[in-house]
Amino acid sequence: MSLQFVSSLSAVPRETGGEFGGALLGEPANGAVPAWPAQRIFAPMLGSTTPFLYETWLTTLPVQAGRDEEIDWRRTDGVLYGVLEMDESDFLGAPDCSPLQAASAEAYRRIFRLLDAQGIPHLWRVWNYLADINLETGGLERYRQFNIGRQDAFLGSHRGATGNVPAACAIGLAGGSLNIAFMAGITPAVPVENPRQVSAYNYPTDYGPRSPTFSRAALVYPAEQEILFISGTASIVGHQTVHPGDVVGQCRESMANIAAVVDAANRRCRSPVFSLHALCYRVYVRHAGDFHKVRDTLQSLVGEAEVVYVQADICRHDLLLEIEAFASHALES
Ligand code: 3EB
Repeated sequence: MSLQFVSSLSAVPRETGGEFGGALLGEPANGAVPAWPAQRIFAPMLGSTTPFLYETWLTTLPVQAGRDEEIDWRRTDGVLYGVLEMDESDFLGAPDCSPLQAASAEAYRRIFRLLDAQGIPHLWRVWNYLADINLETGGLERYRQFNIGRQDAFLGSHRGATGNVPAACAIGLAGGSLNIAFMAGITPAVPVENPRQVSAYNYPTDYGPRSPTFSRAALVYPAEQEILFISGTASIVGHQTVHPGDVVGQCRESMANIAAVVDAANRRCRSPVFSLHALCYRVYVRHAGDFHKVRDTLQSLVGEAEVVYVQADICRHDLLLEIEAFASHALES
């Protein structure tokens, strides 16, 4: 059975039909901007033979396109993909909060308004990128400012901020706007947590005044298909960073976390079980010089699985890498 949604990697933008949305990864140079909604992730690729990589979601279903709430989107009957960039300087006058917090809250409010207007209410997966993620301004780290704005928007839009929340990543880039892409559906996601980790939405206030709003993974259901989205996963056990300063140890611990999340997802999934060797991975490495160690460690754990490596910052200063993944299976109709 052919899948209705598949992801494809290419060195040039695909425009052969069926493009739904995706990402452009690479240095902020001359990468062609595709016609479809593309999240521009300006982060150096590591170990890549091309300076850019286009990750494109393709669909066999009819697609509608639009731009509302300053969000570029495409949708089928049941699934919507959107991208928005927010300029923090538009929020300099926000009362009692940082421009980033205000921009983050506004970004999520726009996403929720679009999803309500389109009748596709369930946020499945969100990709968040922001500049200087570990920088402290006004006494609070920027990632923590982002978390306040994001949680405010979930609560203000009458969506809970615990339990039924999307899979996500939140990654630091060298510059650029607050940049958010998302996939949403007409059916709810099945959230999956990790028994080795405190749920991020229950983190204690040591990690910021408001907890991050994401689940460790989500099982989602386009028609006749099951996709497992595994959120950004790091070397955290309970709620604490483990193996500070040890990138190989962090890589192994992150994969132990992903293995635990895959086990938890496999207890709920409707298709044949997911396997670590058959996931597609994206790895964010804080220090480019750690790339070879990370690649060798990961290869020993997942073999020939497809892995894309980029240099980027992680949301805690003591984390040296973060790994996200997904896989897609056909369902028996
Ligand atoms: C962690 O487990 C690592 O704020 O959306 C991973 C995935 C992390 C998503 C987010 C943060 C986020 O807390 C950081």
